[in-house]
Amino acid sequence: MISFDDPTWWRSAVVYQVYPRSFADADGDGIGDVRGIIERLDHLASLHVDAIWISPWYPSPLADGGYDVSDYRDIHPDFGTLADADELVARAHDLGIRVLIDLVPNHSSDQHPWFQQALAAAPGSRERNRYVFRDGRGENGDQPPTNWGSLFGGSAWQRVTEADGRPGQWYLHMFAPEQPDWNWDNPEVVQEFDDILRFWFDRGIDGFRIDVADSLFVHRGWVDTPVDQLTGFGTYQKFEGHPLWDQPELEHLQKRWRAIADEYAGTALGPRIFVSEAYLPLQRLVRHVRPGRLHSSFNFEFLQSEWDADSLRHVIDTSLAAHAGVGAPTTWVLNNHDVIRSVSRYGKPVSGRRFRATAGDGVSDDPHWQERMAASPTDVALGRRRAAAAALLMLALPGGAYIYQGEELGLDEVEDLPDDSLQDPIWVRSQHTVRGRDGCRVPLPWSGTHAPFGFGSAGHDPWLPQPGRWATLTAERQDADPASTLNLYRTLLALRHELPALGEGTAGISWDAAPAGVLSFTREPGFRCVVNLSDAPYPLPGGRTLAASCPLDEGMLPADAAVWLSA
Ligand code: TEU
Repeated sequence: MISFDDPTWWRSAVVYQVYPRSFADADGDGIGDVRGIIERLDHLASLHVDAIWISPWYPSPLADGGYDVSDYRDIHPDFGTLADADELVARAHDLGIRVLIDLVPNHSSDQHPWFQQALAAAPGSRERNRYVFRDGRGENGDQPPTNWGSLFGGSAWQRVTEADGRPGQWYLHMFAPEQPDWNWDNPEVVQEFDDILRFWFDRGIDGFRIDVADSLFVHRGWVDTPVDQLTGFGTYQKFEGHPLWDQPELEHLQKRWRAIADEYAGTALGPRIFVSEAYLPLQRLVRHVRPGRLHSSFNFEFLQSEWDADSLRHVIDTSLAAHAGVGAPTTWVLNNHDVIRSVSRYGKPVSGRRFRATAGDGVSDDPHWQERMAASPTDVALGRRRAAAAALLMLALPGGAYIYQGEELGLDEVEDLPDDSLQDPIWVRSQHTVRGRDGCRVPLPWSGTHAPFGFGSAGHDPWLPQPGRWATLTAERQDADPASTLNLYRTLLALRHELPALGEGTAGISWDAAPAGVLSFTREPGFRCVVNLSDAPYPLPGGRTLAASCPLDEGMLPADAAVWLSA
């Protein structure tokens, strides 16, 4: 349990991501709900998580899994009511668990009342100015205003039909056409989001995860991107000076939001916090967590690194140095609802990007590494072994960490979902060439020996089908098995609370001499983590074993395993 008196709680916190549609289903309709989260708070408490982050739970037509919000101040009826949300927050707080929710400020749903008003209003009107509307290029304005591409494939501009029935202006959507971008140059939009923050802070929400926090503003020169950026999701190059990403205006907005969060310093919950979602190179990422700006930002380079000792060590060293330079803790993450689960990633011959000290920006890979990874075969047993070892590594590093629901059960990516079950807009917008992110969003297996494993009920299948092989991975079954992944996570998180060396700590890490492929470091006082990414068993140094990712054999650490020792 964390102390609610400590305003720096987030610097060491382990936050558990809840994807509400797939977490727990209390009413048995095959769709997760807020009451389901309430009923499973005991699972979260027994894991010793410090906080939960709930992916969007707002009313939404679900063009992008809820990241298309039609009302920022309510709960999706599939999930429950505002009263349920209030109850969840109160009960979580009683258990010492903080609650973060998702802020989606780059775009709304096209069903948001303000966007509907914008469509009905004339070009140049106040209503249109809340979004990014432009006249098209070409003689009849039938060409998009710029060549900008949507992350989900195709153009980032969609043409509308004006009230008189004629083809009219175009609006910007960096994601799906059902997700029109807000105009952050408009003070009315700024004010609206100030109010949304206060609405939830006043209800006892401890902070926000900010969706695509590096987009929001776009460059008003309306210049084309110099390279072909129309290839879509995952291959976008956020080079410095890109007209769509990481604009300088963000700094002012971040300081404004930070000031609002800090206004709550005098309340029982203390000041509120932000974690930023921005896939940016490290040196640019840490600008966003400078003093007075946002608190923390996901470290996606760690998540993206391949299973390779040199690559991971490079990411760890550069991450710690870059964050130390701005006084912010690093925020480690291995999984979320957008990426292939670590169990499957690490079981692939292409397990990520290769980070190296030598390359200019520390990365040497081709822009299509994600596609290559998705296409490479998976050895799930190997991946599960490595993912457990990676958890020991992540949770031993200085700073905070995020774990994604199902990570604590060692779930693998469901790579063989039937085509007709796929919901991710990427699948349709890529003309059925990119399967998208549904494979990590399959509802959790809670109990029983066959699907739906306590999620849904007779006649109400889970909204994505679960694989039968998950029968061995249910929370119920793992609870009873001392050697399960679930009990390993419980041990690791409990140790983080017990051992002063862990979490942010007061000292960094110091690397021990070790052969190629072995990562070994100590943290004061008295802690050592050893991860064996080589092919050969590694003779362990002395010290009491605090936790291990697999059974240890006579003082030897097998390949693809990790151990925590008292040093
Ligand atoms: O994702 C934004 C985003 O840009 C990342 O998903 C990233 O491009 C990709 O994972 C790189 O591999 C956020 C949400 O997390 C996602 O679920 C939404 O679809 C998206 O924003 C739009 O709101």
